[in-house]
Amino acid sequence: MSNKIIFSGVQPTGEIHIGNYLGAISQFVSNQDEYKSIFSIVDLHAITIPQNPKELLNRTRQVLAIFLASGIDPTKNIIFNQSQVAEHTQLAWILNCTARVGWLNRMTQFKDKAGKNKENASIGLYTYPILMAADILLYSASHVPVGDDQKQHLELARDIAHKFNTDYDTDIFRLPEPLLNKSSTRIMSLRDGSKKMSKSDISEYSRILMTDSNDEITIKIKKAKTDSMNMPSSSEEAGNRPEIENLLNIYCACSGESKDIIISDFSGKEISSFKNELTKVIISIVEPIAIKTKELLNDQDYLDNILKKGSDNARQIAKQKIKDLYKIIGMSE
Ligand code: AQP
Repeated sequence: MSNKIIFSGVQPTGEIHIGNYLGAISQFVSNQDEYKSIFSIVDLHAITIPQNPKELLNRTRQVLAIFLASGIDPTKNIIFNQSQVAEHTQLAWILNCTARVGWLNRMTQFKDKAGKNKENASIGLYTYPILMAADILLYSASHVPVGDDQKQHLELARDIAHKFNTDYDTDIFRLPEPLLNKSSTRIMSLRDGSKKMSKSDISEYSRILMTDSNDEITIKIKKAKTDSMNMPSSSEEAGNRPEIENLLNIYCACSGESKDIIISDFSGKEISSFKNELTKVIISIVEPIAIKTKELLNDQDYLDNILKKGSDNARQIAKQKIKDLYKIIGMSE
């Protein structure tokens, strides 16, 4: 295996949206020539909040279909569903014994996701970062693509790896580095410019799905919340108008053009004329992926075979790591 290894996970918690695509999947595609990549559809992470058992596996297949339709090559990379490689949970337990309670208590994502109802959140949601550390350390990943929200979890994975290596006087765990998204695109909800676009947002109009039809995209962009002024004439002005700023970011990420150029092209124009152009650039990205995804979803055997092969390959690497660890910990010779 090449020395530059990426591990990335996507949860099958809902339908993949353009935020997931621009912030993560498009980067996975562009990284696949430089790095050996391991992509996991992390269904064990998904159940930290309740999931519908009748939908979970189909959602996993749908994430896979979108990966493939976006250009991830299953012959170059390992793609698998996390629950099929039991070593993830095995390592997570070992790492539970290395991580400190104080470290987990500092994780801000748990506080955000558990909200006011902390006492009622699952223990899995609390220990989620430990399972994430196991995902990464199991494959000796050198790099992990992270957005702002995951930086703290990656730091924790490094702390756990370092403590384990020190405690057992070993170098078994490689310390992973963050791979920062080049455009650091964080796409916000179409209904609220201060909230990130999310699979689990109750409003369908908050997100563009990668399987939306052209008509659905047109309606969602038409309905996207904005203020009543015309388009901004400077980046400072755009920065003070979060919903417009978000639509500009989506335009830039989809078209590949710089924000300054887009701002000057639309300066002072009506928002509706910008929204018409934005709809076209979004469709240019989503339509081919949506068509391909639908085709792939018709061939369930093909998708299941990719997951099976991916799990077999991942398990081979993972098994060896657990075998080595058991010797270090004193559980086998
Ligand atoms: N709005 C976003 N903008 C840019 N990147 C995003 N990602 C998620 N939302 C945005 C990136 O997508 C990858 C997969 O995310 P995940 O499935 O692990 O879960 P998440 O980050 O919690 O994504 P969601 O869509 O918000 O799902 P739910 O609603 O289930 O929590 C990650 O690389 C993430 O950074």
